[in-house]
Amino acid sequence: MSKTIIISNRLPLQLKIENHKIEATPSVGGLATGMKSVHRDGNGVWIGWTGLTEEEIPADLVDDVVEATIQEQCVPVSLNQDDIDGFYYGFSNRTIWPLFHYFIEYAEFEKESWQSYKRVNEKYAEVVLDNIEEGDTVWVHDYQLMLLPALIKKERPDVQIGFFLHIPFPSYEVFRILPWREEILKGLLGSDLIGFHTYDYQRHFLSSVSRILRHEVSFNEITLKDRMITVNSFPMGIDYKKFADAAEKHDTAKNQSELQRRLDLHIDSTPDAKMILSIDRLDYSKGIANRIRAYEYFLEKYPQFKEKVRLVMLAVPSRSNVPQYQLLKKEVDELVGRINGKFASVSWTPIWYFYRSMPFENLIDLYTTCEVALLTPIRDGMNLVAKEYIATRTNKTGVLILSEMAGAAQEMSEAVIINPNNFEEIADALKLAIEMPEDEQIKRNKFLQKRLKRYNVEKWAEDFMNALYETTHKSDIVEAVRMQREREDQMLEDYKKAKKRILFLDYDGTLRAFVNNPDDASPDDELIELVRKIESQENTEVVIISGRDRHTLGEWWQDVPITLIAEHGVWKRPIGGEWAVTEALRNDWMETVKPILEKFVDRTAGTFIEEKNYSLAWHYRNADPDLGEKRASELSTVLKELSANNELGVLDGNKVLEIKDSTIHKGKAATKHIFDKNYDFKFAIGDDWTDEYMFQDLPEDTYSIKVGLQKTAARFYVDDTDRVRDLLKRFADN
Ligand code: ADQ
Repeated sequence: MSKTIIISNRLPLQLKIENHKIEATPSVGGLATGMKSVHRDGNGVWIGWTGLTEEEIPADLVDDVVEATIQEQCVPVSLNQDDIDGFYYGFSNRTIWPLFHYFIEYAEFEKESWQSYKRVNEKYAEVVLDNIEEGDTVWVHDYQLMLLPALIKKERPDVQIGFFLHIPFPSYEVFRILPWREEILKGLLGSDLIGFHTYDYQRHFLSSVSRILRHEVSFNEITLKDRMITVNSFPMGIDYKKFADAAEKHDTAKNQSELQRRLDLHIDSTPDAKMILSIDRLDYSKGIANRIRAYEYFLEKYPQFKEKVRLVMLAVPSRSNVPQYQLLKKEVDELVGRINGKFASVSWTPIWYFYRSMPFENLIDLYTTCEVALLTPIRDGMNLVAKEYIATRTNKTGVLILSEMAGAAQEMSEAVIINPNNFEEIADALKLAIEMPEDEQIKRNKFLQKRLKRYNVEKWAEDFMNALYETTHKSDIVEAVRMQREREDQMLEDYKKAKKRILFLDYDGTLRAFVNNPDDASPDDELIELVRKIESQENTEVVIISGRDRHTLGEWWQDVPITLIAEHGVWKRPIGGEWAVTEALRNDWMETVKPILEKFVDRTAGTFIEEKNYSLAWHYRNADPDLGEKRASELSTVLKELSANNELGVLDGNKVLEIKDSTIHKGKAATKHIFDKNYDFKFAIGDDWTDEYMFQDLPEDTYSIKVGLQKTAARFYVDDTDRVRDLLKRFADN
């Protein structure tokens, strides 16, 4: 039975060595819950690190560690202290984490830690490949494993791979700073589906892919030469029921926790004082120091709230080996001390600060007791605390103040949304929250709860998995039209049997790969030799059919006895003959159009005009990809408006707009050429839109082949120009 393999840096379990024995306890975090249906109930396997380094596991307990993890449907990846230092504390948390959270000045670019990151991703890949079977599906999680999808895909192209990033994906301008940006993108592109929390992260990622790797991106799909990758946003939810049920029980519980008793004592002594809660990992991205300063500003701006509010601040220790986290810890300690010293009275301390992890029951105590939650991350992929707070407010009172920089803010617009750098706004938001009438609180939370309840963490995992299965369907469609070996053999059989053969070959992007300067794309010796060899076979005709001008084409193929069709069919050079215009054409429109194109060249750096006898081409391959596409569609509109009677045709080629008489195209030229001659083997190959006319107009039994994976009227496709060469070699060797 096929299974799903989940991979994350850490396994969803805690391993401990007690009295020389291994103890494993499953963790109950959000991700583990979300993945339950995929992992536990769905015959899944989870691969990751146990949390114990190789140095920490005595040699005679190694097998027990494996055994204990397997018991929990997990497989361990064995990492040593060096790996953890370089890969986890190094590249993941000193390079990727700060950079992706826009803390550019914190990001370190150490070659050693990058190498460790690569090595450790390979270690994960080895374990995955050992455990993978035909038909399995793979789901990779988060920023520590961004190279893993490609490492798996390379060995197992048959397996569908999903990747989800739990942190923000930064804007291209920030991402490009990374020296290893290409490797990271290529690693991610091993996936079939890439998921983010929000549309903004998705957008940033796609922009980096198109700018850095120059891949074709359309809407939310990336087209590689042999595959399509879907990119989408899946905002992660929480285990809503778990929090809501716990809160419900908490209200009626007889055995209160020690923490709750202490909280109640304070409430009894100051019944009109409000509690403001904040919970986060102690991380600079969470805006903890700013929050304390904003709270200080609030107490100064609205002194009437002194003795009437308390900030209950819970921070979980995190990554304390990284210097920035140590500095932050010190800064927070000092700030809390200073502000408590400044404002405290005999009966009132403005900030209660806990620096520790708390059991679930105590989290519920805090969530249900505090009337306001103040969450002010500078950047946060999602922020689940915001959602947990709302889920526990079972009587629907309570006010959430949330930073607009958290992914969660996009779904939680009924919260009081603030900019975490704007103290004025935070102070006013606190006042608003404290004074908000109950019916207003209830109204807002009703909406929030409804949404969170529906789009919970299980729904999130289910949506992602469904989208991943859909990509399987897409790749089946792709496989159905790929020119693979069997089809190729069949075509060669037909070629051999045929009495009269013709091959229409497009030039750029088909016989030669694209280069930045079109003049540099002359045919190499091997290509000329192949074409000669095919043409020299009995009853075989080769036609090079291109958008190029006749001079270039004629010069390149000077002594080769083949037919040339230039400028999409305007000119034709028969074997051994001279160039001639195929039909009477007008070119008086050029006078009007050329100045328009020139304006577009002026406004769009990297573009240029190619002038031919009967057509003009505007090339934008070297322009900024986004700007190029935008200007191309603008130009196309301008030209279409100009040509009210459709006398001008605007052909959208591969990064080129070609303007010419609308009656001329490759389809017409090709069909005219074969008219009245009984070819019993017809072959046409090309890569761009101008070749589509040929695919559409030639008879149905033509072997029409598209180069590159794109929507096409051709019957088959091949990946790239290398594969075109392979095909030509097979024809030549016939
Ligand atoms: P985190 O940065 O860890 O996660 P967050 O989403 O807020 O941030 O999750 C924190 C979790 O830890 C919550 O479930 C919370 O209940 C728990 N927690 C917090 N303080 C605790 C304490 N003192 N004791 C015990 N538990 C505590 C990363 C990204 C986020 C993204 C998540 C999920 O940085 O942006 O939302 O992954 O994708």
